[in-house]
This record gives sequence, C-alpha cells and structure tokens, in this order.
Amino acid sequence: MFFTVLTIFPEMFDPFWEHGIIRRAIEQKLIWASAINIRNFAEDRHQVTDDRPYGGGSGMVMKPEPLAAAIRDASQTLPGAKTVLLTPQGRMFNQQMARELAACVGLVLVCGRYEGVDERICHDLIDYEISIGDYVLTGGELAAMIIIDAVTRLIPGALGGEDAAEKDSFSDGLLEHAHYTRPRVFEGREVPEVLLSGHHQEIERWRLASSLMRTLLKRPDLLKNRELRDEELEVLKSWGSQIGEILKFHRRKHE
Ligand code: 4HQ
Repeated sequence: MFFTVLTIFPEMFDPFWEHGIIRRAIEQKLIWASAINIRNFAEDRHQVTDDRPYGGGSGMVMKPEPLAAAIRDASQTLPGAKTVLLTPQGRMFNQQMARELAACVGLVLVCGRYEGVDERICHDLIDYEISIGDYVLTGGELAAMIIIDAVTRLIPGALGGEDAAEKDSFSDGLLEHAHYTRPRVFEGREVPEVLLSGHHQEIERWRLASSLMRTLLKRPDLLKNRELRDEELEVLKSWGSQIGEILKFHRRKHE
C-alpha cells in the first residue's frame, strides 16, 4: 500500500513515520509513505498556496493551482491510487471504511489548512471526502495520520505474527473484552479467577461476556443494528433478569 500525503507541513509526518507499527510496516515494505509539500507546486516566486476568498470574509482558502498540480503529480506516480480529501463535510470515518481503504493500491491524502480548499478541487480531483469526526481541526494532517494508522494496522503482517487486527474492537461490531496483566493483585483488586484457570473455552466465554457487557453499558448503539450470534444470545440469556438490575445501577452511577 502506498500513501502520499499532500500538505504544507510535511515535517509533521516525520515523527509519525518513525514510530511503532507504522515504522515497522515501512521497514518491512508493507507500506510506502511520503509527505509532499504542496508549496513545491506553487509557480510564483514566493510559493504562495493560499488566497483571499471570493465574496470577502475572514480567513484564507487553499489556491487551486498548486493543489491540482500536486494531486495530478501524485496520482501519476501512483497509478490506481484513490484521492482522499480530509474535511468535516466528508463521510464519517469508521472501521468499515478503514477496511475498504486497506484494499486500495494507494491513497493520496489531501490536507487543507486555513478555511479549506477551493471547491473546484473537491469536485474534479477528489474520489472520497472523509471526516474523522464532528469537531474542527486546524488542518487535515492529524486526520490523515489517523486514517493511515487505522488502515496500516489492517495490512496483513503489519501487527506481527499473530494477526491481532481481527480480534480488536469493532472487527466483529463489539468493544474489546477487559485485559489484565501481572501482578495478580493490584492495589487490592484481583484478576478474574477464570483468566488464571487455563480453561481456554471458559476464558473465551468470559471474554465474550466481557465484550457484550462493555458494549451494552458503554456503546449500546453498536448493538442496535447488529445480529446476535448463538453464543452471544447464550451469554445474554445467562445474565437473565440480573441484566435489568445491572443496567439500572450503571445508569444511576453515570447520571
Ligand atoms: N478540518 N476531519 C481541514 C477538519 C477535519 C475533520 C478542518 C479539515 C480544517 C482545513 N478533517 N480543514 N474533522 O476538521 O477531517
């Protein structure tokens, strides 16, 4: 997978490429990544990339010419790549979109600054507009990093030997189960007995129950549009009438 980021702050990406899973994926040639300065494509002497908005008002707009040249150059270098604009007006990024993007041969991620990019760029040169959430950033760079991060960890081999990607939160529409490590007793609080038992089947069942409980308590919206598998129904049934009490207690606690 190839990632080309177009930005006026390419240096923001240096530490991003140099740490953790992303770094290892680059070293193993599972991904190829570069951040290109849009300024390199500005023709004027001062390499200006912004201009005042038609119609007046405060703030500046990314000029279309340098951006268009940068996008065309990146697209030519990566045949078959999709172009992505990071914008609050885009489709809300989620795990399903991360999976879809992970199937692309390459992504050209366009990061705006100021008030955003000239509308004609969005229209003519962008395949997908994506938002990482309903809040306002000062630029698209952090949003691009989030997308690259979520997509990279889905590339086979990126997480190392055992492919943990499919076990994580959201891969099956539930939150992750609780995790524990040593010591067995921390500040008077014990690790659940079953996790020390070595009974793999019971451990799996406990983890499923933990996932379901967390999802029900913290993100009930995730359960609304999702079918329940037989094992999951079993767990829910085993909670029986207790579940009403648990929910009542939890809601009171969080009021
Ligand atoms: N931006 N998800 C870049 C965002 C944003 C978001 C605001 C994008 C500023 C210039 N990007 N413009 N939310 O807030 O992707």
